Amino acid sequence: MSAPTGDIGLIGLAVMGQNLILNMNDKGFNVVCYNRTTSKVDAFLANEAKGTKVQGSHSIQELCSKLKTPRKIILLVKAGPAVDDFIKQLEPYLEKGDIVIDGGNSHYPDSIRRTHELEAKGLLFVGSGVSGGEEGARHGPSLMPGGSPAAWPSIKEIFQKTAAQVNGEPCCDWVGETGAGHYVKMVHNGIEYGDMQLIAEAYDILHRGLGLPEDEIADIFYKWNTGVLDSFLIDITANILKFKDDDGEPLVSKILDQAGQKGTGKWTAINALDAGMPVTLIGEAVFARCLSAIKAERTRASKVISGPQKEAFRGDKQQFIDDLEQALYASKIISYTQGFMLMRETAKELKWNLNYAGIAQMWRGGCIIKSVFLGDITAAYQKNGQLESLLFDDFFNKAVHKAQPGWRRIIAQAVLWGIPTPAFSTALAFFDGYRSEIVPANILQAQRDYFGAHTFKVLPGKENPRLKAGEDIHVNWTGRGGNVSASSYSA
Ligand code: NBP
Repeated sequence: MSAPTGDIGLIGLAVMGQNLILNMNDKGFNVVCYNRTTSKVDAFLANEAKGTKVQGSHSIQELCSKLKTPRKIILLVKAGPAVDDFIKQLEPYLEKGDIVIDGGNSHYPDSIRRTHELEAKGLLFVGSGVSGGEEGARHGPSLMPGGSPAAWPSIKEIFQKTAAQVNGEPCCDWVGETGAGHYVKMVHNGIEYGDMQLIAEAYDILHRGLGLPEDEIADIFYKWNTGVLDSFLIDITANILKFKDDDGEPLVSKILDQAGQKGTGKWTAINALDAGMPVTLIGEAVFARCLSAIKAERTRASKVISGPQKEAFRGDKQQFIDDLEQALYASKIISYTQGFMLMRETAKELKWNLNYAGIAQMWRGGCIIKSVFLGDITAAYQKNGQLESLLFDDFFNKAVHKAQPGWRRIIAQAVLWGIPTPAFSTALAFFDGYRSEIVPANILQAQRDYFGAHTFKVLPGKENPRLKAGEDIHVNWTGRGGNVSASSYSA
């Protein structure tokens, strides 16, 4: 039998797998493919992969026998049990040091588990976020690999050459240990929800507020796309707004206003709640989709609940549009600030060494949230890898201060119009809370102690013999309760 020539194997010949194989082939790698329904292997070789170096296989054993060691096998199959099934099927044909890579949208706790399970058997595991859809997979995705660190030197060249490139830099680097790759991909998707919601709110303000038609809004977005908001999502939204149905009407005006979701935004919001981190913008973006989904109930409500009388806009229209650009920019800065806060907290808890500049660079190109803005975030973390908050970076600190007046004017006007801006507003509320040394949690603590004897601590500088520094204090607020503090019944 001739020596194996395959550089990498790939299982799963659906849209992502096929395109990633052709991309890796273009970059000079010899790929061996396999699929559960093996007729798809033959169809792929006879059509899309015709004339390439791609090799097929009709069994897991054949796939493994065609790969050079250490074997590297990417799974691009439906996330969930299918990944575990394939790992189980692969194990008998793998040797110490071989690498199983899951490129699907797996939830990061599964990747943590799989890393430990495979490492216990002498194998290596990589859970890699892959973003950019079909187009990205074919021409250069954003790749976010994490898992067994020992796997990285063996897959680095293939991954970095296959990924998107921005200014000569690959949008792929090692993310961190165990489930870090899929974790970062999950946060990426949450941020994507936030970016999309912010753009939808800007559209609503321009359309229902200023009364502008789709064509004009598209032109505003195209202009924004040459400035600080330059990004894939602004660009495609402008294209969407220009797109006409056969009768000449903008197609977007005929699309049912009920958003779907696959769950990765929800995972991020749940993770933020579990971690106790105020990632409010992604949360609002998920809830905005939930509100959109109850269309029938909203329709009934629209008949019986009225808002303010709509008044025509009398201000300076161009100034308003410039303010809106700044409001969108500032809200986006808050969203990414929150996303990076969440990653920092999780990294601390799970003892991951996350490379924040690398993460921003991985998102800089190839994926749905790619933008010029991510280049500025990369620079901020390159200057200071341990930056506590993006808002402490000089560039973003100045940017958010510059945007602040317009940001407030936009939200105030939207409130007067009765146009909901959950993402814009929560960003500003977070900003105002974050920059407040004193927040009204003193009232909450007093209420908790009043009704549940949950105790409170004294504010530094206000100590006295009854209120001692550092102590858990309970006060008998009514003169009726006892002096015993509570350790259960939490609120
Ligand atoms: P799908 O998610 O549609 O999965 C299709 C592949 O999974 C086929 O190879 C299919 O084999 C295999 N499969 C299924 Br379905 N159930 C299986 C089972 N029980 N056992 C073994 N194999 C099974 O493909 P995709 O859209 O290319 O996505 C692949 C992965 O990449 C997914 O995890 C997805 O979430 C992720 N992803 C997708 C995108 C995107 O834009 N589509 C972007 C980023 C990441 P068969 O041919 O025999 O049915």
